[in-house]
Formats: sequence, C-alpha cells, structure tokens
Amino acid sequence: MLIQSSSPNDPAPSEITPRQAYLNRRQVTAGLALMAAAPELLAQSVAGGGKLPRLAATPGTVAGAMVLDKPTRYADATSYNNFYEFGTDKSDPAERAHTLKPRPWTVAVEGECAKPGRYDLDALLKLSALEERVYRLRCVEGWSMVIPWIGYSLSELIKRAEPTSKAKFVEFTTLADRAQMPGLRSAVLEWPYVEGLRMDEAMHPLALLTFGMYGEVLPNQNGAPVRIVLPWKYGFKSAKSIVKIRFVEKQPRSSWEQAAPQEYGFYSNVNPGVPHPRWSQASERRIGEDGLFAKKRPTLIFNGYEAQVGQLYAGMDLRRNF
Ligand SMILES: Nc1nc2c(c(=O)[nH]1)N[C@H]1C(S)=C(S)[C@@H](COP(=O)(O)O)O[C@H]1N2
Ligand SMILES: [Mo]
Repeated sequence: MLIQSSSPNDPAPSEITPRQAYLNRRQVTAGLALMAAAPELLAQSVAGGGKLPRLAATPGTVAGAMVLDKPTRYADATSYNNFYEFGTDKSDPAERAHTLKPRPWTVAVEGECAKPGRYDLDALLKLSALEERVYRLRCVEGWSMVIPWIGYSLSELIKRAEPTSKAKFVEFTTLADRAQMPGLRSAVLEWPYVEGLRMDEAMHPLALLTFGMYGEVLPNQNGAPVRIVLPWKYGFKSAKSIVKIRFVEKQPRSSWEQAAPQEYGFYSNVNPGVPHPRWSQASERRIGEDGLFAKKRPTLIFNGYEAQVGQLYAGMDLRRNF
C-alpha cells in the first residue's frame, strides 16, 4: 500500500516513509538543484493541501523530469482547472468535483495486446515505483502552470500489456458517469472524454501515468484517481480520471478533435509557431506569477521539452500535423 490515510488517528503503515524523512531525503537528493536555484522553491513544491492522503515518491531521474521553474501554488493548481465533466468555468471543478468517487476504481487495459487486464487502483499503484516529476503544463488557452506530479512512466504499464504489432496508437477514455459528473448534462463535448497518442509518444519516458501531486494523491478536480500528463503537449491531451486504455491500429479521434478539428489537432504539441485559428500561441501567462496582470512569457516549442521529445517528430510537417 502506498496510500497513507489522512486521518490523524490511523496508524501509519510501516512501508510509508514518514513525512519528515521523505522531505529530508528529497532535500538531499533532487532537491539540491532546486535549493541552489532558490531555497524557497522546494518547500513550496511539496506543500500540498494537507487534506488528502499522502503519497510517497522518489525524485524523477529521466531527463526533463525536474524543471527548475517555480512551482505553482497548490491553491492555484487546485482552483483554476479545466475538467469539463464538472462544468466549463475554471472554478467549477474545485466547487463540484467532490461528487467524484475515486475509490474503488478500475482501469481496463485492452485492444491490440497479448496481456489485456483490469487493474484496480491499488494494483496500478504498485505496478512500478512512484516518482515525483516537476513538469510545466501549458493549456491551449494561453496559460501555464508548474506542478510536482507523482506517478511513473506510462511505458511501465504499456510494456506489461505486451502490445501487438498492430498497436499503433493508444486511446484513453475518461469516466463518464452522470451521477458523479454534472457537466455531462451539457453537450459541450462528446462524452466520454477521449484522447489518444501515437505508440512512440505513449512510450516516451516523460509520459506520466499520474496518481498524485504536491506529495498527495490527486485532488478530484485534477483528475483523481489516475490521469496522464504529457508535458510537451497542450493540456487537453492530459486526460483525467481514466477508466480505459486501449491499443488500436487506427489513429483515435479525440473529443477535442471531434468538437473542432480545425482548432484541436491530434498531435497538439505546444508550438508557438502555429497559432490557434482564433488566437496566438506565441506567449503564455504563468498562473500565480506577478499578480493578475502578469507579464506574459514566450511559449517554447514542445513547451521546453524539445531536447527530450523533438526526435519523435523528425521529418513531420508540424504545421499540418498541429
Ligand atoms: N477528462 C478530462 N480531462 C481533461 C480535461 C477535461 O475537460 N476532461 N481538460 C484538459 C485540459 S484543457 C487541461 S488544461 C488539463 C488541466 O489539468 P489541471 O486541472 O490538473 O491543471 O486537463 C485536461 N484533461
Ligand atoms: Mo487546456
């Protein structure tokens, strides 16, 4: 068990690293770079809301796993969200996602693979060692955050499923339950929320199967109990509250593509050189930075992860494949 109860009366399971030891170890290991850059950052990055079960993790080691940008405040990352299953206002998910029941939870792994399966959440949590990864996330709307996520590379789960040679893409499906998700009454998107990746994108070590953030399990509004995070793509590719992962031969049609194919392409790599038809993508507002009228910062190709993911798109016309 990697999840620790939030109740102060519950005894802490012995395999859980005590909070203080965990923080100390982090300071000594991955924290060093952050500490050197700005001593206050590390403390900020681990300060969760304190209401959710804690989730122990070791610092990420793959290239690009720990950006040095100042992490977004927990309060901002959990109150300014896109999760249309709970409404389209930024404040809706924080106000309404309490109706989501993140346990019990099952993720079906199916399609073109030798070892399909149904994983309950605890089995999924135990599948591989949990890491903390501090990623930038850039929304197509023009704002960005920096969040210390907790999870492991999606490739760990994919490898265990043994995809066949026909598995060219991976399709992700989000929960669609009207009883838990009031936003489904609106036809703003076609439900369930579906996203997809090419197999090599899904296998990239930065693609994170995510269970927590800021040292705790995911808050409902951020996609509890399990989501993906693709730091080099616009935020909408990072599907929340996933119930199905399917290996397919043909390129899946994502919910956003379905809604407006000329605006939201399948790849949706962060690209300042390709404007959205209705606005520029050249710059972004970092949430929580310098107050309400913050100066914008220039958006980077692949959200700053070009060194890690650029070769996935070598030879592709990224204007056509936006
Ligand atoms: N199921 C689902 N996943 C989703 C969305 C959504 O509406 N439904 N919104 C996406 C968008 S547009 C963004 S920017 C990110 C926001 O993630 P965050 O709230 O954790 O920052 O989630 C993505 N994942
Ligand atoms: Mo987004």
